[in-house]
Amino acid sequence: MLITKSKQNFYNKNGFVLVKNLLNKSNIKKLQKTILNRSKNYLKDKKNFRSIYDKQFHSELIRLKKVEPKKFGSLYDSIQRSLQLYSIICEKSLIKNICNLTKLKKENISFNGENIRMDLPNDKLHHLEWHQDRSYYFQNRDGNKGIVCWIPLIDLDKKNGPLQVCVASHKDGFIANYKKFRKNKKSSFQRKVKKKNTFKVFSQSLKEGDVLFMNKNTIHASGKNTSRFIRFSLQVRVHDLMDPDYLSFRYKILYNQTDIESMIKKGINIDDLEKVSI
Ligand SMILES: O=C(O)CCC(=O)C(=O)O
Ligand SMILES: [Fe+2]
Repeated sequence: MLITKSKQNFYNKNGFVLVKNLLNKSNIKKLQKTILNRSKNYLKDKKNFRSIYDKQFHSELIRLKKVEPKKFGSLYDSIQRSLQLYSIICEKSLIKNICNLTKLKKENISFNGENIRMDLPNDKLHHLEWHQDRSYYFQNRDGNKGIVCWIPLIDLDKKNGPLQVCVASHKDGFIANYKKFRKNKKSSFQRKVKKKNTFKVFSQSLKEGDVLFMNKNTIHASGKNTSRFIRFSLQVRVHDLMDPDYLSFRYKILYNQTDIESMIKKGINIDDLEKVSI
């Protein structure tokens, strides 16, 4: 499905665009299933939840986070590399829209920052303050190159705290003097920018299959999840691989420490394990 000219114009003018019903719903359902299946490994009561919308599924995960936060962290890490996540990112309709909006050819695209967020009700620690994704991603110096995709993995209404986007804030370009801070010693650094009072804020209910596209210079922040449900969402950042100043990178694998400790407890020999692999 090609993006319409009016959506392209809207994106250029406002630094974001919401494309409704773009992704294959059954593909989203499969990722929901991955999350449900993996979660069962962490929940004492091995129930068959009806779906990701099962209230009890949410309340049990919220309880896990509260009572055994390290186990919740292990669950969080474990779903990040699921194949199903990548099959959503590689959907033809998504790539076509990305190509249209960025003017990049599929073969010239790079991506990273693929991540499933699980935002708990009223969580302040992981709430991201106003920022530009350009300040976290250095693959392209120019934040107008590439794009950010924000994908709800369940239907979200205002109470679930969908993303807040400052309309047309990309026009001011990259704000290099952001404030680097962290909420506590264990959390990762945030890169906060000042939000002008004149910016209108877009924050709308989203449904499974919708995709919110954003310029890397667009200022945005987490919404406040005041519901009793976990807000599941997926993000991915797309870069221009043909940029002469593209900053190449490679990953180091950091194995989950809780998983390691749990295997040691079980008596599994993990002497062969390299704690950090290159
Ligand atoms: O989903 C959110 O709450 C914020 C995500 C975000 O802006 C990011 O990961 O850069
Ligand atoms: Fe962001």
